[in-house]
Amino acid sequence: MRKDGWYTEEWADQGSAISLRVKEKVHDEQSPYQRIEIYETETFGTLMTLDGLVMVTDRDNFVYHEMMSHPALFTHQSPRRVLIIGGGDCGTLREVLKHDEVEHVDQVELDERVTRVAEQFFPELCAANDDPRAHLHFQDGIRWVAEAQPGSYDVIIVDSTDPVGPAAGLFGKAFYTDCHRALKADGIVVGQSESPLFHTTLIKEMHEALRGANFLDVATIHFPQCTYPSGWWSATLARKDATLAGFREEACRERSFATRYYNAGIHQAAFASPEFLFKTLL
Ligand code: AG3
Repeated sequence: MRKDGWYTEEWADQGSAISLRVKEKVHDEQSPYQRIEIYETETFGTLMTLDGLVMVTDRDNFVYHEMMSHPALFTHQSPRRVLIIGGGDCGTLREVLKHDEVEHVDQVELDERVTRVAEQFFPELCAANDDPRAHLHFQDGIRWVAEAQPGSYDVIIVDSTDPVGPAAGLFGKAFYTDCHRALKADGIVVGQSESPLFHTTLIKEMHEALRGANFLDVATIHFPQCTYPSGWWSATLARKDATLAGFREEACRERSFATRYYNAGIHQAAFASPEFLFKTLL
C-alpha cells in the first residue's frame, strides 16, 4: 500500500498498473512460501495479494472462478472426480462443488496459510469447504500429480499463481505429461493461462507443451478480469481423447445452481478465438 491510500500492482515490462483505493490493510504475514496481505478496499471489497500480486477481490473473483470451473465441467460428459491444484482461496472449489455429479474433489494447495487466511477474510469463498466431497491437502501439487494413480481423475484444474517461482512447473510439459497419465481416457485439464494481450507467447508455449504431452485438443478461453494484468484473462483447456468443441448445453441451461458470469452463451463466446490469438496458435 502506498502512502496515498492506493494499492498498486505494477507490470513494469508492460508499462501499466492496476490501482485500488484502500481503506486499510487488515492482515500481513510472511508464510513459509510467500507474503500474504489482505486489504479492505473502497469499492472492490476485500483484496488478497500474494507477494504483492492481486489474487482475489470480492467484487470480481466470480468471473475467474466460474470460468476456471464450469466450461471444463460442462464440456466433460460426466465429471465425477476432480483435482484442483493450487486454488487455496477455495473459490474454484466452491464452483466445482455446485455440480451435483461431482463425487470427490482433491484440492492440493502448497501453502496452507492461504486457505486459513481465506477462511477468515473470504468466508463466502470457503463456504463449501465442509462439503464431505471436498478433500483439502496441503502439499506440492506437482508431486501429487506425479504420484497419482493413472486414470484417477476426470478433470484437473490448475488454479495457480503467475508462472514464476513454485508455480513455474505447473506450465511445463513434464507436469502436463503427469496430468495426462492421472486423467481418465476422456479427461480434461484446464489451467489459468494469464493475459491474452500481455502473455500471448506463454499461451502459445502452453499449447505446445500440452500437445507435446499427447493431449488431442487444446483451446484457450478468455474473459474479463479487471484486477489482473491488462484486465483480460484466459484459461487453457486440453482434452485427452476428443475435441473440446461442444458441451452439455442442455445440462448447462438447466443447471440447478446460480452463476453470475457463466452461462451457455458465455461458454460458446469464450471459446471464440480473437484473430491475433488464433493466428498465434496456428
Ligand atoms: N490465480 C492467480 C492469477 C494470477 C494473477 N496474476 C497477477 N495478479 N499478476 C488466482 C487464484 C484465485 N483462486
